[in-house]
Amino acid sequence: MSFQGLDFFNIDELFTEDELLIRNSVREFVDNEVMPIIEKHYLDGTFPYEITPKLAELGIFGIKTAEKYGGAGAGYTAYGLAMQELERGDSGLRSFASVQNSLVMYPIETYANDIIKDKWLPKLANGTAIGCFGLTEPDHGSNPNGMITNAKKVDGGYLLNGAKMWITNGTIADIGVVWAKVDGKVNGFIVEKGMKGFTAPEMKGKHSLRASITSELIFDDVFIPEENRLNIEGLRGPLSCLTQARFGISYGVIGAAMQVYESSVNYSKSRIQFGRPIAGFQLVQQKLVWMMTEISKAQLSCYRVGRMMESGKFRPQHISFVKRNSCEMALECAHIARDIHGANGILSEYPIMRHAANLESVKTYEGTHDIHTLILGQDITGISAFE
Ligand code: TGC
Ligand code: FAD
Repeated sequence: MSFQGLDFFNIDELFTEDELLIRNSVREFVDNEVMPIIEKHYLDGTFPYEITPKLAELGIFGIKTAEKYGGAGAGYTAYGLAMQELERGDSGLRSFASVQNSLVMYPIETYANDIIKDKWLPKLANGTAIGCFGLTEPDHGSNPNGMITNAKKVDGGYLLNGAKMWITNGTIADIGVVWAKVDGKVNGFIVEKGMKGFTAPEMKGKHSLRASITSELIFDDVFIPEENRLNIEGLRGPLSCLTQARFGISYGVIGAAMQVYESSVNYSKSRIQFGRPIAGFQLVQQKLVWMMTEISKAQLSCYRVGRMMESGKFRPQHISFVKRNSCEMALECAHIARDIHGANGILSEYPIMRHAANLESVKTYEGTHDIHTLILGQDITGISAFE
């Protein structure tokens, strides 16, 4: 049976026809093309490359990018809804799309010169080039400002040295948007596959996001031409990209939550114990109501933030609110769904453990739950917990 959706407050009424068209075409694609293959990829620890041309055809890459570069020029809400449907399939797919859209195409479109824009944006939009985003280092995760990767000015460009870790798509990427310090200040560079001294080994042994490639990036005196430097200085460069991606995640995880919720409703209505469906037990109903309530609240808050972003009237703290709230909500939905499915909840026949394991990463990346708590704590009190 194809996905029915959860729309307690008739939020569909608030979306434009174009937004619903994008949402529904990605929804159908996920039902038909992703659901049949994703569990095997997850168990095998492989990324489903075979669907990337179809994702490009659907317009998933460059949803917000200008049409002259091959993008769709759509708004934030359309982007969020597409991420919701992809993550209903698997967080690995949404990760792939988040990185390509928000962490690679966004900084290139916003901060790169015309040579780099013309060279890379059309290829990234049609899926013939894949990008990655290198901010995190082995010893600097929540505190990227402490990074030790550095670039030294030389004739015609820069020499890049250092290492990044936990980089989505790193091994398969044609380019990386890599952040490094120049004279103590964070700068962004476009690093291209094949540049001498650049390697990107895959990280193995993950119990989460198994249908996604995660890599190290290693730079050993990599020469980066001047034209590959982004026109932005300071931590606000990478943080502005994260604002875009965190919004997509906030919508994305709602998709995962909707999927485990729907499975829980169906399962509880068909599973008979003590002579009746378990859906008839008050404790099970309470769990379903919790999920439905929290998903609906997350839908409303993401809808509002999307519209605020479209009108330019948002603050990064609004994004921290939805990233923090949606991720915790979705992870808790997955835990509850696992419980409702009993022993069956651990089988790959149901989309429960995969989402639960994926959401553990999603709660951590792009700013951990606690980092977003502290950003909001500072907003309330005016006192920074980081200084
Ligand atoms: P702080 O002093 O607060 O800020 C430094 C400068 O940045 C500005 N700023 C922002 N600018 C744009 N957007 C935002 N969201 C911004 N937040 C802050 C700020 O105004 C300031 O500007 P200026 O001009 O005055 O210099 O910086 P801090 O060093 O105290 O750090 C704050 C903190 C801890 C919140 C920040 O470092 C942080 O967010 N840490 C979390 C790190 C993180 O999110 N890493 C993500 C790595 S990428 C990833 O996980 C991809 S997963 C992809 C996938 O597979 O989907
Ligand atoms: P740490 O920063 O070491 O945090 C450990 C714990 O300490 C957390 O609970 C944290 O909340 C807490 N903590 C830290 N500082 C404070 C504080 N001041 N107050 C209170 N508590 C604190 N990064 C990229 O750059 N690009 C990518 O593409 C990318 N993809 C990823 C894919 C996956 C699958 C994963 C798991 C991670 C990815 N990351 C990526 C890295 C991710 O952004 C970091 O893991 C994240 O920012 C947290 O950093 P850390 O793991 O070093 O944890």
